[in-house]
Amino acid sequence: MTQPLPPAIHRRDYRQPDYWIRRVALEFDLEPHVTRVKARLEIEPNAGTAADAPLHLDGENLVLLAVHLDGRPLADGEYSLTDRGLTITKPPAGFFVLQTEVRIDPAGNTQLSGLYQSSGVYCTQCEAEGFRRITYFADRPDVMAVYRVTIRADRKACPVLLSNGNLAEEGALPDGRHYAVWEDPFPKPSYLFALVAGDLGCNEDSFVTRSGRNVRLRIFVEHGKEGRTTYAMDALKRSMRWDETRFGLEYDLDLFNIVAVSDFNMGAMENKSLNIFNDKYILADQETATDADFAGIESVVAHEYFHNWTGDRITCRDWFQLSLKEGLTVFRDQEFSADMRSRPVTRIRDVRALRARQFREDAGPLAHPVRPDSYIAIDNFYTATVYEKGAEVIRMMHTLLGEDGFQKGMRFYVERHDGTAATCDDFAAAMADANGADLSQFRLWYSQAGTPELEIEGRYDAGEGSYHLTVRQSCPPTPGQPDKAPMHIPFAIGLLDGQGRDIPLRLEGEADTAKPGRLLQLTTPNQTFRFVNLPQPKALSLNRGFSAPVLVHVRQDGAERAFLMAHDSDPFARWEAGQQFATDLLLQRVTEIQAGKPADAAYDPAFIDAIGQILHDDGLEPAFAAEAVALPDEDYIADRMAVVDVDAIHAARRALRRQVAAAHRVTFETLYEASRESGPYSPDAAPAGRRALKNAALSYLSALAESDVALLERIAGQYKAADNMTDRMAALRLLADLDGPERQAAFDDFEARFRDDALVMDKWFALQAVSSRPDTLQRVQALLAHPGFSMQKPNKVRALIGSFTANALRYHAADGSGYAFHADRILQLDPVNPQVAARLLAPLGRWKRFDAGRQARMKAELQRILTAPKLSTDVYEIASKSLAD
Ligand code: B3K
Ligand code: ZN
Repeated sequence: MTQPLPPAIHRRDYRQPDYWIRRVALEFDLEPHVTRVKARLEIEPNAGTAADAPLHLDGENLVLLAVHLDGRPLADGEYSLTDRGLTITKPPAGFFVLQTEVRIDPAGNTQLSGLYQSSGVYCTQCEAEGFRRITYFADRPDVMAVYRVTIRADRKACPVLLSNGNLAEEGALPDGRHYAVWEDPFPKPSYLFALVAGDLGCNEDSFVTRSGRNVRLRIFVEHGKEGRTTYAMDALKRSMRWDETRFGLEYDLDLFNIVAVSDFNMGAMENKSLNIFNDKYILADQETATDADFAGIESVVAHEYFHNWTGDRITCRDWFQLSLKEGLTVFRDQEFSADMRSRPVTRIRDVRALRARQFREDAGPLAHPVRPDSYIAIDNFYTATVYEKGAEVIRMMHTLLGEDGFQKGMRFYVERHDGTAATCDDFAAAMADANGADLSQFRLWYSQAGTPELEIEGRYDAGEGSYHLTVRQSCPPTPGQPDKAPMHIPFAIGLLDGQGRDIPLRLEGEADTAKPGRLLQLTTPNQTFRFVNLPQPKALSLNRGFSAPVLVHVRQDGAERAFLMAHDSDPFARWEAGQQFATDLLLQRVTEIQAGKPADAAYDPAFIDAIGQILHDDGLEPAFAAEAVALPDEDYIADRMAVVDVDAIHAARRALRRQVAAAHRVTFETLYEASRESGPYSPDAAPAGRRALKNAALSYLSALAESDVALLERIAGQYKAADNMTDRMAALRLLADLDGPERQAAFDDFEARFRDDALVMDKWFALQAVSSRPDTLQRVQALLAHPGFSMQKPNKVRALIGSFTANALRYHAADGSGYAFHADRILQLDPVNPQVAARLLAPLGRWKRFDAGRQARMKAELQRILTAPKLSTDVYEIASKSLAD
């Protein structure tokens, strides 16, 4: 290793700051390359701080122009300056005022952290540690202050000047400049500070809260795009109403602003009353956005809005507590989507995403607890574990306490912690205290990493008329945690009779009457539950509703899985039965392919019939049927294998798709024709569900298109005739994998139509990168030179490079070309934008799951990255942890 190890920060080392900053006045004189920032900080020592304790303020990439204490310039010996910050050697004993002036370069800020410019618009991103790139400050979330912000800028370049809170004053200045003063009455940590200045259009609306407050709502976007904010505005108003009715939480200011920018490291940011968004999560209309984009906008707009209470009013004490706000807010946005749309389909999609991102993370070298114990770069911890597993932890509390108990706990949490910086333990304690519940063992979900695994065995005793369900729980070792304690797992199950009805269940020794479906409390490594007085069940339904984020191992034959697919009263378990049935078949076929057998031997007809039953079940909502007939994706199968074989997985899955398609061709064709819409487009869940089923049918038909030109033409026809982006993209996605002039013609047409729309072009880049065609890497390489591509734009990088690394078949090419390409891009991106570079790196860390040849190549690329000069801390942390054995 050529570099010194950057220091890790440990949760156990937390202590309160020596000094509090209570009030902040900021003055910005905005110029693209020379922006001046004056800060006036009102500071007082913390109780117990030693009289001569130095005051350290964080600062990065700042040029200090002046520093005054209580109005007097500081002499050289009174402070020290490093590239990490400013230290006042001996501050006064009591209250004092520190004033600094610094110079920064927003136009030269390619990291998109701190104050930067996106297409000429000044904007900020301060979470987690970006505020220190704006001014010297105690840049930690437990230091909460009241802000007054003055912005001065050229009136023509920046007619719009925004910050948090209320507009207190505005006016003209000499030389064509103007100013605005914003005051935020709510104390907040520095990571929630925001500023926007630029020439923007706006969609304005209003919302009356339940107590009668009239809130002015504005969404600012590039001029000309205001019409594409209608859906986001509607989602915002629905979020505000929902938070009142479901959580009793009301908005607390007279205005709420959203600004959409095209260059953004993440999805969006919940700055108090001034949310800043990646425009991907704001802009949508029928021609440019898919149904999935609309759903994403609804969910992210809601998520950022919900942070107003769970994040802003109650924030995190330190960054180890990130899941306090993120897990809880993801749970809230998931519940919002479930209430707005189909609850079962929302749950299925959330679980699919959890397994694809979080289970994978939990099984690899970057596994960490929901509340991590240490980090090197905090920006690396905005992970699926902190967010999505964090949301599952909250959901399990909800399952254990019920909606009423959970809401009681929420009210208590808000009452106890409003206006403060809290911890995950505080949240669990509020839930427990409000309900008189014992969550002590449950809290292990915060501290233990890894996905728990359950081994299940069920046995019916005909003589006794009893059913014995044995559950063994374990949790695999993860980095730094070789041994795990048993967890408290809420596990919902049911037993079905021969007619597919739920059998009422009563546990031995229980006084209650029998109930269909039970929530079992798993608390020890090995438990047997004995249900009495019941007839012989036909099928066992497990982890209903995905009541716990665990891996379930159970021996069930195809007949039992098919029965559950047809009858389970729990829609999630019904979907899951199909997924597990297909997974068993695909894994079996992979083994056969490896033994030299053909990929296309006939699959179990019971599975193919079960898919047919779903297609013919008119009682199912179309969106659910679309999920239920979709085969598990290649990555899901890969994650179930000790040594991944991407080629065999691809061949096995392709063969199964073909057989399902061939068996049900007429049904798919009828369904396809029947679900074509004639009326006007609507992004609502019901029509979107019908489109999903129609496009699932088209996707199966495409499996037969290589030998049937009529099908190829049908797909190309849908592309051409589409009046909405969902149908256009669905067809283009299928064409991307197919040969023939139709493919190129469609991609050329798409480019010609949308060349000037950066956001839409992301789709064009991404689809080429996920193609299963053998020349995909060459194509991706060529696209790096496309005028629409830029390494400075995170959305482009994710669309082209991120999508390619998710293309298992081509990324894992045996010659290592995919890995080398990936590592080259990381090294190219790191000096430009280390946060995005580090986030892009994770796929190389999966080397342990591959054969020796691929392992060696992946590790060699990680080594190459690690030995590069001037590597960022962000990339260093991910690369070094990825290599650890
Ligand atoms: N809190 C932000 C994420 C900030 C990312 C910092 N690297 C978005 C969200 O979760 O709502
Ligand atoms: Zn969030």
